Amino acid sequence: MDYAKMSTELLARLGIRPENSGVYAGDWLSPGGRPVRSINPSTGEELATVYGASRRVYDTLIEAAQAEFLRWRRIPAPARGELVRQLGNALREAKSDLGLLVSLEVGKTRSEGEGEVQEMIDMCDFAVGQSRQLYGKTMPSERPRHRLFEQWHPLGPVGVLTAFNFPVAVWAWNATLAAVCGDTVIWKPSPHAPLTAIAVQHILNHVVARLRIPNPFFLVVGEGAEPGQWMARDCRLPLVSATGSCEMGRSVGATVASRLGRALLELGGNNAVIVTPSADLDNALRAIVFAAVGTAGQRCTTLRRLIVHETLLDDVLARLATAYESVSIGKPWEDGILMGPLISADAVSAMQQALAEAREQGGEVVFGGEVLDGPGNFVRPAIVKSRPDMPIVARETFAPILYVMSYREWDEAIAIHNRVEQGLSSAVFTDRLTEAEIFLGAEGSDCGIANVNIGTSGAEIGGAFGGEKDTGGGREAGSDAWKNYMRRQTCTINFGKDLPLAQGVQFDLSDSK
Ligand code: UN1
Repeated sequence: MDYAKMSTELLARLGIRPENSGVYAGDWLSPGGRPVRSINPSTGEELATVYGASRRVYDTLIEAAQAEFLRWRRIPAPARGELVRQLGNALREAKSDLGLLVSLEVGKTRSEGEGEVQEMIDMCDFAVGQSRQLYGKTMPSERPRHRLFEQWHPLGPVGVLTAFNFPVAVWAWNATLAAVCGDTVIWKPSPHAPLTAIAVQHILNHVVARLRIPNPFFLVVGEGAEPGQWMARDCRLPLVSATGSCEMGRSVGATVASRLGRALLELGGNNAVIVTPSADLDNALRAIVFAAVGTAGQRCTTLRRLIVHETLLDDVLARLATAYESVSIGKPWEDGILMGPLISADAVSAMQQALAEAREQGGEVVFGGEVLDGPGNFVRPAIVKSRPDMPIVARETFAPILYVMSYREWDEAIAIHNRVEQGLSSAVFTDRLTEAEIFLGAEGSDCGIANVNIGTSGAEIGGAFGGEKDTGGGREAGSDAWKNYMRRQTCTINFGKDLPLAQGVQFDLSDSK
């Protein structure tokens, strides 16, 4: 089927028109703001236009989210989970269409687009279970006939800012948990990916209408930084969760902190793999190529630095070049394609700029890096033989550039690994127990994610996702990340006849002289 027909029919099935309101607050509002054009990065063609919110409409939306919060928090958590369960079912039905839209709008392969929808479905399943497990602890009180315990309450309307590279999955990490926790959620998607957000909002609206319950999900599209900045400054939002660059996170984090709000930050990575002499090289190479080239190097978990034992360096470089040669680049929704385009012409320029700097700093581009003929923002992934002290190696460029460097001693490998400012994901390939354990130990990887014999990207949702240092410190998705979306309350009940004080303090009015 030709592209034009395929995309027109897809958009119609998902409820997207040529011109769309990007503001949903119980109804699609007349947005009043600037247009955001959704461009297919593989063709340069416009898919549709979405109108963002003016400040006045934004305020209306936040007021609606506050009012809806008062209703939503009264619904029992397992009943809130029922909405998320049905959302998971609706996403199962929409998986193919929504995955294809992800592919058209941000350039992921079909498989990765569908994988992203699967990640949403997994989050729904996880959050449904969580809705019956918002556990608080009970502690033994030191005082007789006292009960000491903690409980968790809904927080309020929560802002969620997402990036283009996981346009729907990262929303689901936050929104499914926030919803079962009793919060309302205001989603501000990337201006590169407003259509996937609108498609998800339509799916949500259908599920909510069927259940006849309040709708905790709100949407605000906007061009540029503005709606995100409004949210960061907005005291009506007790929590703002933001995914994107370290630069964006510094700004959002500082703004939210200045009003003593909470920020949940998932920012840049500069992820490394160490390949040791005992590694299974076949597995290591497969993992490296997926982690470095998958999603065209545009995951925050993308492998950017490869630290190889010096005895293996030449062999690894040669085998990587052969593997890179066989990576099919093209329209990512077509069969057999492994790598799509970069998101924008700016991203292509940033990649070229980084490669020029790498060369100036003594790096050798041993494979790829070329810009491919348009239309579309296609490049060939690059392998750069590098030294760890090259300044460019410390920078995250959101493109498929793999800096490869060597080490001699194990301690040196760890030092190279930890010398960058970002701290998201990391891995070692080794068959030696001591190396694996040291890597995962307190003196090993300083990242939020540390793997043995698998790559840096493609984490499951069951674990908490996020990183340390300039990655921002937030944790989303699995484990106990739900606690971010609630407020903790510590409670003491005295069911005795006396009033003993803690720490043995005496304060007896009858002793007062
Ligand atoms: C991101 O790039 O922002 O671990 C998220 C992974 C995916 C999530 C990446 N599950 O690569």
